[in-house]
Amino acid sequence: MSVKLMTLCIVCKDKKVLLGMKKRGFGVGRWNGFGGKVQEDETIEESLRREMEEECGLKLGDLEELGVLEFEFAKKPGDILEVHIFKSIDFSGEPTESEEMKPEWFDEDKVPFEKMWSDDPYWFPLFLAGKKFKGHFLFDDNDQILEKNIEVIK
Ligand code: 8OG
Repeated sequence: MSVKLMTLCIVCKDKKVLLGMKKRGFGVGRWNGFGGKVQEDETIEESLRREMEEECGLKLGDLEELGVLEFEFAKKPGDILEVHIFKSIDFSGEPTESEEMKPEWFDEDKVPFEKMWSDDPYWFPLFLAGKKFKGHFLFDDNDQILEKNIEVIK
């Protein structure tokens, strides 16, 4: 069994969320928040701040962690991606396209779930409602959900 720590940040402003179209690598062709793998020499928050600047040029201020989700793929049982999900309302700079992501603001009620990871419709509404949550998703080889478990925590 192995656990890879990852980050994901959704920036929120004026009832809109900032998403990026992933231009390469894991999750290419999908809209998502910003983030990536936590390196050995950094904390989860340091990693997120670095990824945010690299991927869309924003500097993050205060952060609120709302969720932790585990993702597992049937072809590699026991290999867990542990994604820490943050909300940011305190940031500076203008979202700028990078080699990895093309940023765009979406109205909170027009989040493009049809072009996002298939788990997102299950937790994004909790996120938008400011709830804290944790969960586990198991995916098949086509990134479709085989098992899911999500709960709101106090
Ligand atoms: O470094 P890299 O771009 O590979 O990081 C992957 C990003 O995708 C990271 O921010 C975590 C995020 N991510 C997953 N799985 C899922 C998922 O199922 N849904 C969403 N919304 N994001 C995910 O790794």
